[in-house]
Amino acid sequence: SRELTLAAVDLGASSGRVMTARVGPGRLDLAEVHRFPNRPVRTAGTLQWDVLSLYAGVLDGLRAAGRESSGVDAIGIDSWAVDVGLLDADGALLGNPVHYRDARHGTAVPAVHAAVPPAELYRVNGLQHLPFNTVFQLAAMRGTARFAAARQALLVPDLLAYWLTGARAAEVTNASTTGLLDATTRQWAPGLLERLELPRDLLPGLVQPGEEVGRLTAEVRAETGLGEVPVIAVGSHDTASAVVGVPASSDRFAYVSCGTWSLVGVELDGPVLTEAGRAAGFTNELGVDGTVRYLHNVMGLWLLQESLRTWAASGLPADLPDLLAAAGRVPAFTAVVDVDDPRFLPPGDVPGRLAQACGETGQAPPQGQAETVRCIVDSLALAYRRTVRRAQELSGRAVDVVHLVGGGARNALLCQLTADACGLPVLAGPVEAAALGNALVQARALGAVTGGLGEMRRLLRDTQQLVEYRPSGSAAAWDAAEARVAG
Ligand code: ADP
Ligand code: LRH
Repeated sequence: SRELTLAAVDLGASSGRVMTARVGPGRLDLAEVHRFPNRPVRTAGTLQWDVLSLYAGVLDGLRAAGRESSGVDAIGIDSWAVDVGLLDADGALLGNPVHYRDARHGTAVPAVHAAVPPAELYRVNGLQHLPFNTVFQLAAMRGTARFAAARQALLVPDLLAYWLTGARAAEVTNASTTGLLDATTRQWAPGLLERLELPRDLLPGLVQPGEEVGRLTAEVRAETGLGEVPVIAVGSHDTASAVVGVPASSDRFAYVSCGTWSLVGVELDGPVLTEAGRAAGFTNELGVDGTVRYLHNVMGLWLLQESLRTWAASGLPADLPDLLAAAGRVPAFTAVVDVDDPRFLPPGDVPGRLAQACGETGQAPPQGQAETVRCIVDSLALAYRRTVRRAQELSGRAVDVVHLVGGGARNALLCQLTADACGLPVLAGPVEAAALGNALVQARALGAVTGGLGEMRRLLRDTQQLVEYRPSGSAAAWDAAEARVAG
């Protein structure tokens, strides 16, 4: 097999990046070519993604990738899940994709649950109930002029791939986050579409990671200076790519895919569609190579991001490394909250909401920025502890290590507290697990790596730098903290 240069486009809720990976036998080098902020915009009360600006960032990145590597062999795209662009009969985009943090999606929950009761919905789609799952978004849009004009809904990575190639498809890992895919058959669920009165052809045909979606159009070739490069379907859900990028050495691992969200769970061979799993908020999202990502969405570093934004807006210091250093000097467990409380979902004054949640559970609210950051980091570690335990109980999969990947792997305080809370070693890194997982699936499709997830992960272990955190401290302190969260 030969060495290839692959462009991995990875769009997170906080930033987009285009990376290049050189991949061949025993080799996996990742370089960041272009990074751009992802700033949602509110107009007339609706929070939206600025998808044209993101696409422009992708084109800039691809142009730079081609220049720096004298061409690329393939392109893969992954992004956050659930959100869609609607296309009209001419294939034109009908407005910007609405942001999953827009409050309107949740208004359709009662109507969807009236048509398909929640327990039944879960038995088919296996998804954690989140008010912004695509199924609720589409139901909330029904009755609008935009929805009446819509002929097809494309998830964000599929929309970008459509603009790059002219080909429309729904990549299956991300399709599994819509709520309209059957978690057992891994096909669209025609019965759900019918009962929810959604047009059958609203969703395009499915493609699997590793399949070619199409080749760059003449327009894109002219804009980027690239040739007829194929766009390969990868785990286009960023979390699916991040889980490919977990450098595990056996199947006895849990992961925390730690960015804007923290996705905490295990990798399984098939779905677990139990009522207990539904009650605990566990999801069965589909992974690469027929796997299931059995996980729970923990509110994640969003709490830090949004606190920093609130502080910066009022002229307070907002340098994350400085604040984390200060938080490391604050005593543990001054206050802890349930980070999954829905009050933290919408943009706004997160420090104020944390103080309110502490008050409601009989705790003194954090005083100042360092205590607030400490409260967030302690509370996240506590949520990881709870979730890693539940994932094992509910799935029967025992774990002896926690892999923490994504931007959060840079947060040493969080990594150490996660090891302490879980009572397990934490292996932190890679930070860019999603881009690596994206590139590896492309590399395999083109023959530069062979084998399954195990072989790809061996290459990750051999080439990427990881940091190990050993558990310390007492489990009793975490048990007591857990009791305080419950109030
Ligand atoms: P997403 O893909 O959702 O946009 P990332 O995986 O890029 O998220 O992670 C972004 C997060 O990484 C930030 O919110 C921040 O909490 C964390 N992070 C980034 N750099 C650092 C750093 N130097 N120290 C600690 N945490 C960091
Ligand atoms: C993480 C993520 C997560 C989804 C959320 C909408 O970026 O894709 O897996 O639940 O965004």
